[in-house]
Amino acid sequence: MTYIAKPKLRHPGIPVNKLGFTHRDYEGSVSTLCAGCGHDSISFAIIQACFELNIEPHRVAKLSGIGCSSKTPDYLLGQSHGFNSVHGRMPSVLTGANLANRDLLYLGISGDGDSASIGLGQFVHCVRRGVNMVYITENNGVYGLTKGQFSATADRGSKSKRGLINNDNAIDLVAIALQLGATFVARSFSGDKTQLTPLIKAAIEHRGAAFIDVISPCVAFNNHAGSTKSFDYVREHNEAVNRLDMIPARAPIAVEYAPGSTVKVTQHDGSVLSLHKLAELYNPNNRAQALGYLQARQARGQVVTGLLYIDPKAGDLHDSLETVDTPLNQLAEAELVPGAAALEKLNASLR
Ligand SMILES: Cc1ncc(C[n+]2csc(CCOP(=O)(O)OP(=O)(O)O)c2C)c(N)n1
Ligand code: SF4
Ligand SMILES: [Mg+2]
Repeated sequence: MTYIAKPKLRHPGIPVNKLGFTHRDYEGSVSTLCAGCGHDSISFAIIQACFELNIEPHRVAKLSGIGCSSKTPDYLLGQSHGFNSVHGRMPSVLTGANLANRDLLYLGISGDGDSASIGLGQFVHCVRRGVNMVYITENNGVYGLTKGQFSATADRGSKSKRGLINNDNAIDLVAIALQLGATFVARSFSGDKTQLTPLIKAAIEHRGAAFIDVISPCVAFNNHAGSTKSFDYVREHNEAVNRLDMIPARAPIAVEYAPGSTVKVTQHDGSVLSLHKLAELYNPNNRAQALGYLQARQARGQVVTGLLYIDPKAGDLHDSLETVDTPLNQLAEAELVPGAAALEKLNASLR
């Protein structure tokens, strides 16, 4: 973490959003990551998405584990709540925080080591429970912070900077998220902010478990020929299935799209996702097809990006647990300890 604050100088003509906040109000401390690290581009896309959606920074809780990727919450949303947990343990902390206060926007930021290696057990349960969150993995195929060992998302046959070949099969977090019932699943590339920013905005507006795996090259340890997580490899093998525009519920829908090439998806809050179909046969509402498409393209060495699956009517963990609408951390003593008569009534209902 860095404690180098950014200077407070502000150009009088700097754009402000509807809340009167500038871009700077969504930034954090100065990044200490390597120059050119893909993770910094993802931070920028998150900042941009929150600025454009007019999100009040204090309504956001950003959580992470350990790793270069998990350091990034310090570089964005400096006025939001934050929790930097133990390596791989962010999902359970996020789940607990979400259950205690459903009113915040939960942003889980993790790495491929943090989520697919030590934290895999945590990741899968958080996703299968449908926790309402935006879960982003900054996927570089290595443990960047500990100097470039292969992570569990490194493709079989990919080569390390020192020439070692990875002989283990890769874990694909997108495939796992699809299988486990995540209701918004996307993959993107840190070098493509035009694709990534609207995806993050759409994930923020989605209610349910939203997962975005962002291929984010590690320029220090995994950006050479032979790596399948390098800038060059992803640019050459990227197959985008769609391009997304996110129109918030509050905004007038004034954009027009060529018929036949666009799918419109209305989310529970009335926001509209407009998907420009690039792969004509691709249907983002069919989980099984999404998984099949992903795996078929993977077998051909392609990296499929875009919004792969969405269930716009999804619910979340609070729905399945039937919790009260009031955040649990705001319930008063009288509601938490309703007395002997209420207990007797409850016991009677269970007999
Ligand atoms: C319990 C525990 N085990 C191991 C470590 C050492 N460690 C720190 S970061 C890390 C891997 C980080 O990789 P990733 O999540 O992919 O993040 P990146 O640095 O690549 O962004 C490891 C193994 C640790 N900090 N804590
Ligand atoms: S070591 Fe890799 S992941 Fe870590 S900051 Fe540097 S480029 Fe980014
Ligand atoms: Mg990593």
